Amino acid sequence: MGKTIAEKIIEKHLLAGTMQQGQEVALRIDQTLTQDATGTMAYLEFETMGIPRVKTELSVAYVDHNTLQCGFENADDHRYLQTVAAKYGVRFSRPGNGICHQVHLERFGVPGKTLIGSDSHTPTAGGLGMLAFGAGGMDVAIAMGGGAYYITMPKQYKVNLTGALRPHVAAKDVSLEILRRLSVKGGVGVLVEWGGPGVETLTVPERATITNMGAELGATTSIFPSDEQTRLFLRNQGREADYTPLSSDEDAVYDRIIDLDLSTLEPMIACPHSPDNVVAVKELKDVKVDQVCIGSCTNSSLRDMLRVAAILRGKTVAPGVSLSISPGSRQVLTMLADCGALNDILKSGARVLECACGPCIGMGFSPNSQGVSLRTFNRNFTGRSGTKDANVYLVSPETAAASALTGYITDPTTLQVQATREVPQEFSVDDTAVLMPLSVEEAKDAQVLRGPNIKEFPKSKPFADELTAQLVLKVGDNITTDHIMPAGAKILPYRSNIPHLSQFCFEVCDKEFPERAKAAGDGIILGGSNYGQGSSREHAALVPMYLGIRCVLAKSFARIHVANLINAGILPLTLEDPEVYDKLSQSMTLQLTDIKSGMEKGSITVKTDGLTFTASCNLTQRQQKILLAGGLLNYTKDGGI
Ligand code: MIC
Ligand code: SF4
Repeated sequence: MGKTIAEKIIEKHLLAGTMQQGQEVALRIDQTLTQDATGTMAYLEFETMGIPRVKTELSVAYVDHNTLQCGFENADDHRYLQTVAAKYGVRFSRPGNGICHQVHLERFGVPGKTLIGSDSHTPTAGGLGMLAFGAGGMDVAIAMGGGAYYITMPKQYKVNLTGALRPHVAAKDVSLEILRRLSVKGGVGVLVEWGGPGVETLTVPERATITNMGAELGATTSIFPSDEQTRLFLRNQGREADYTPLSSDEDAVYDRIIDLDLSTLEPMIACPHSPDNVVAVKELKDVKVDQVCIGSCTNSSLRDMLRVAAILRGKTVAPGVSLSISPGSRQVLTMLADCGALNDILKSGARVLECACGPCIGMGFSPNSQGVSLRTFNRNFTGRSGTKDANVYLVSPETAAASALTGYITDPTTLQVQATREVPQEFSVDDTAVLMPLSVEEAKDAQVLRGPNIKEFPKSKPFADELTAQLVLKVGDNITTDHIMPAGAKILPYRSNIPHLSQFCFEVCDKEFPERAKAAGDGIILGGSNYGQGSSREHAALVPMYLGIRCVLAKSFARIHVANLINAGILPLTLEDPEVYDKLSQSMTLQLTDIKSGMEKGSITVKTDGLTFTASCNLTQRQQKILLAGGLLNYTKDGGI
């Protein structure tokens, strides 16, 4: 039987397990990346492992999220990251050098290699034919130490692309169309391979937009073949030696084939407050726009920026609109300057921000009250922009630029703009903002500099055979990690200070939660389906653990979050009978019995006033041991691998 692209890569990296759907496989990881908002915790965890140098082929620490320095906190964390990276053999991409996924694609991604990153959009590198996963910081720390990364062998879907995109229709519209069809849960437990004759019409940055937004489907990861377009991209980056062709076999087997004719697509838009709330742009043409933001790891490549510059050229942004542009990397920005496109952008009245995540994670540029913000980003969850009552829409760079000019949501195909600047063949390569680590000899005496904002890692408790705990919070479906542990300019600087962070846990849903959870001692959270979707932030597990949460009961979970819960020593239980959800209410006391044998047989009995039910836990033996030890760090310290 033929193999898919993922199967070919997994086979070469398989350390344990069999490549059978639903089975756990352990993978050797070639490369890791971290960003600063999750990286500080990941390196603190790495340090506790006592390993003198990372064991991967390449590890890079990026600073791109917490770049607003409104006090000492972020600056201290940058200094910590720079010094810890230098000591342990990790390259350090300086603040301002760009967004981790964009820079990694340009400078480090290699087809056929494995990558994990402490950021949910790490599958962006799938645009280059890498097998890349978003993971919690602890999993990245283990991989840096040479340990395996575990995934459950997913189902595989193939999206069969035919035709070619029409002018002003973009790769982003492909992502939005797939989200419209499959929803934010449609990719859970699925690996998406993009193939078919339409693939060769898409450049690597366009492919990367598509693999980036696979995260919004909840997919395990997404991948494109490595072909002539890949070779061209790597050659332009001066890295042709990194090229290897990669494709699936003709007779490879998929669980589902989805056909998509690129030539039939039109500009699409995701409405508030979910990336799958998608309609055609033309349906919203009378909606007035207050703000437009262009950038993020989804849409900040040179190709995207050149399209935007071509649309803006010689025109002025509508008076009621504030337009921001954040190029994805210093390479993109310098090339925009060299070819004059930056001038077109500046003269239109746009505000050019630094090469970083910026508004995407609420690091500045929040919209006005009840403002309509059009963003080329990947997430529009309530409050993520920093303005709770804002209405955020997700669009392509073309739709964003067109709407900035008219002041209303505008379908770019209705514009009379022909101009597109060709993407140059030679890229300006300058890696001076990526600092190389110290040599083994120099590293021995090197100091790691820590600021006072770095607080002790919270301690989790091992499981006994019984647990009596209060149901301290009941929430609905599709709870995101932005609900559990919000981000934004005010809170993000405290990612290495769990006690401080804990005051904001579930702030969007219930401000009283932290106090109530602390007062209850041991606590349980009840969630709906797709609990924990979105970010890879392990803080969405570590903070509840710090507040006493021992177990989350839900109808279903998102992949990275469930791994983070287990790593933090929190038991994830899936309701076998969804009707039980309606019978449970906040402040009930729940009793979990025979936990150990329940874990082994995959089902735990829960009792509460007049109600007994079972909840399933599909845990591997390794995961059972991690939970019984009280989390991955305890397990690793006890000698577990
Ligand atoms: C996000 O887009 O939500 C983030 C911020 O990049 C997160 C990581 C984090 O919370 O630090 C992600 O996607 O994993
Ligand atoms: Fe940064 Fe936004 Fe991408 Fe997350 S989604 S890595 S915050 S640009």
